Amino acid sequence: MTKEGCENKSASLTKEFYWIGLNDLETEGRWVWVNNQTLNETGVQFWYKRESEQSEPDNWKEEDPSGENCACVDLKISHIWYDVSCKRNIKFICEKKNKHTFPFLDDKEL
Ligand SMILES: [Ca+2]
Ligand SMILES: [Ca+2]
Repeated sequence: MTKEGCENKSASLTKEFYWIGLNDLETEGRWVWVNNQTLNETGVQFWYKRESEQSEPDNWKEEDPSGENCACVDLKISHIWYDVSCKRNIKFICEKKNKHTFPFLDDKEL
């Protein structure tokens, strides 16, 4: 798929989860972007926080015994991240033009 096609397609979608290119496959709890930057290096995090239960990333194992090692975003709630099983069939979010990191890092007001 071309970059333009990808952008047009995602623009027309109003819900669903998208991979954000972040995973802790190599070392549990050590989140790394697809460009090999660690989450600590990029600084900003938008994990979902729960009041009474464990916040994301919780590495939940009920759905997939190998745990949850890929991060996705729920565009309905906007900038909130969840860790989920990498086996889930989720679409990849597109990198935006002229951005060198990931869209949610650039778009968020810091
Ligand atoms: Ca994990
Ligand atoms: Ca989770």
